[in-house]
Amino acid sequence: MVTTRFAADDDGDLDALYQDVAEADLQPLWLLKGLLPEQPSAMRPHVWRAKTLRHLAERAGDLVGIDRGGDRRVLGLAHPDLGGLPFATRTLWGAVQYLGPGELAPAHRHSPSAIRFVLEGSGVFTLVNGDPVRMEPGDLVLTPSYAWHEHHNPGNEPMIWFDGLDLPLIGNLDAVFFENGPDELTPYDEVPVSRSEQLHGTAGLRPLYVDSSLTQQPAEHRHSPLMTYRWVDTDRALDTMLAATGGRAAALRYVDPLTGRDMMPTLRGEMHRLLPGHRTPTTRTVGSGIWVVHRGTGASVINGVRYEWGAGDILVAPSWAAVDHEATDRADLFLLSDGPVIEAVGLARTETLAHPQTVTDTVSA
Ligand code: 1HN
Repeated sequence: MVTTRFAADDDGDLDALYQDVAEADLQPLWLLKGLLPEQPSAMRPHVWRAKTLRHLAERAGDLVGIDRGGDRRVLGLAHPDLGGLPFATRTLWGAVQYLGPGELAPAHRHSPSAIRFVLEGSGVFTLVNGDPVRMEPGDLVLTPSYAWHEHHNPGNEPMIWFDGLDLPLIGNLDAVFFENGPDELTPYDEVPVSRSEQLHGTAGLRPLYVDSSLTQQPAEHRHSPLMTYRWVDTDRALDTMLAATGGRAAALRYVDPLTGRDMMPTLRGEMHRLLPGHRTPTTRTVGSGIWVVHRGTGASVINGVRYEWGAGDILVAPSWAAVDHEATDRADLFLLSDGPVIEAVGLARTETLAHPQTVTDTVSA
């Protein structure tokens, strides 16, 4: 048994102690609240609407050019529970980017990893380490850590895509590095299929004897060598799965074709398809996620709040939040999460709730 002695509240010695402790850049643990919550609960869910995102992105397109320095015309999702920081969650950056006809965003690279998920438009090319990747709605494009990337829109319609990065996580690790590329454009061919797809785009077939300078795979194998996952393939695979299982919902994870692991070390991507009227079981997962509605209408219940949604809406599901989805029309939901990080540090935990959530509030579309 440990014996302790307490000073009275009005003890002048105690006040002096706290003052001296603070002046010495120390904080007494016994006065700190919220350091160890019983479970993750520091953020609420949040939704950004497609209409607002598109309207503001278009206005930025009219008024703001793309110059060296800013480099990108991007509106970052700033979760209202993060005190003004431009982050969707404590680990994930989410944003919409607008690239008008004829515009280009110059080459740069950085230690944070990124994905693009195309929302609207057609015929943009993102060059990943010089490999031109054509972008169409529903396509997922990777720009892994330290990969050079630049965006070109040679067509005559604007494109809007969702940008997801691990920037807040890498920032908190104090591991952000950034480098500008040359001011001159990288010449490229408007090829329909990138070199990364030519080499790695057929499931189950692994190329042999390929010169390492031709692949997107560094010696230290940390991310997928495939720089894009095509909507035509994702769409077909989901339909085929639904037909094969006779189920009302199907989901796919975007993985490294060489290892079956997540596409990048910090970011997980998935596509979930729900048939009309289907409501998923309610689950909680450690780690935060951003849901981007690709197509369809429906609603998600997150911690008891029902968020109705349609194409282009973006929702944040905080860590350990209870989440279920229900489709009105057939719906396709893209998920970006920090799952691989949670798993790498041994904190993965998922729970399926026995009963549907009681809805306490509805946020209409
Ligand atoms: C970035 O490099 C891009 O290359 C988009 O398109 C959004 C947000 C934060 C930091 C870097 C891009 C970004 C970003």
